[in-house]
Amino acid sequence: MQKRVFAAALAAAVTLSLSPPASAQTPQKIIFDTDFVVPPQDDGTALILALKSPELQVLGVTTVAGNDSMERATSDALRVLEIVGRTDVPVYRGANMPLRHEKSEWSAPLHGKWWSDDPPPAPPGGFATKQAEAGSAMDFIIRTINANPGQVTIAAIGPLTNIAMALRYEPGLAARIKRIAIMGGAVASLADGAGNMTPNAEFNIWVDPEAARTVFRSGVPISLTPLNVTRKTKFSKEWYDKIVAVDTPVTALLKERMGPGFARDPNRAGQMYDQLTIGALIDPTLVKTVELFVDVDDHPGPSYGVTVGGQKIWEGAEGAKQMSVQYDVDFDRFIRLFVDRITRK
Ligand SMILES: [Ca+2]
Repeated sequence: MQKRVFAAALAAAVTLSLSPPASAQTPQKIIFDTDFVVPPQDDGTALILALKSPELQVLGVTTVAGNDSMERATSDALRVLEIVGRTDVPVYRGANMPLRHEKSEWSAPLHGKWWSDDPPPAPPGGFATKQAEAGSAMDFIIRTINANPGQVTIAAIGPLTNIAMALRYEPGLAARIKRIAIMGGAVASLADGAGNMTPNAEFNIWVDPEAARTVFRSGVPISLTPLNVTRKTKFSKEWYDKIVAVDTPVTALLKERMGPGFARDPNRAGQMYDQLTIGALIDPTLVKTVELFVDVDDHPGPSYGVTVGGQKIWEGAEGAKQMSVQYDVDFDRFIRLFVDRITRK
């Protein structure tokens, strides 16, 4: 009897060890929410990374104003999906402006044409034949989450306007979202925590602080990729050379868009922002995280759009939620994964 139980247990163990890991069996369903611009802008290569990774299933792309206008995000995303050969992925137009933030004399000359209503420029190869779907990004997010309760992660790598609007619109939506992976913020209580838009504010959060505060306080589990960790990444010519050594439609696009820059200055290097958020979804062991309460200052003034993180709740941050904040990355492993996936046929 005992022997038979042992044999059965052994058989079960063998079966288990022969099974592929869960991630290989069932890809994570994600909605890709983005202030997209064609590569080398980070959302561009982040989308390609997601599409080329079997661990992820991109259910749809939702666009938002941020790095440029929402219309440019939409037009560029449609074109990149054609280049990658993934016209099956639907694209939905999202918010054209942040919830409250308006263009100012200060913001206009700085990075990010989130306020622009200019017609989008033609992407490489011309405008896509593929069209955006009817209906809004918010409707798509709500519909998709409701149809797959507890199963869908939102990769939110632009301002959080669409997500905040969906949360505000649909009762109970927060409880049905599996996780939101956010590129945004800078946490001054951790190393390398300065902002990149104002002294302490990071761009994505600064563009729509009211939306960010809503999302951060929603109670949805959040993984945050702040500037603290992206500052430990460096995309240099060494990695560019490895990518363009392979010939695919994607690498041809990257060569066209990044080649001239590296030819002018072979020592140039850029941070990887949104790509790291996607990388950490593919393989969470690439990053080190700490659980912090993180809140957003949405009061007009010198701290507008600043994210503040602490081990415990502090006065004024009552209602802030704890989230998983990335503060370090195994860059060598991450960049090898990135190059491997980007160069896949
Ligand atoms: Ca982005």
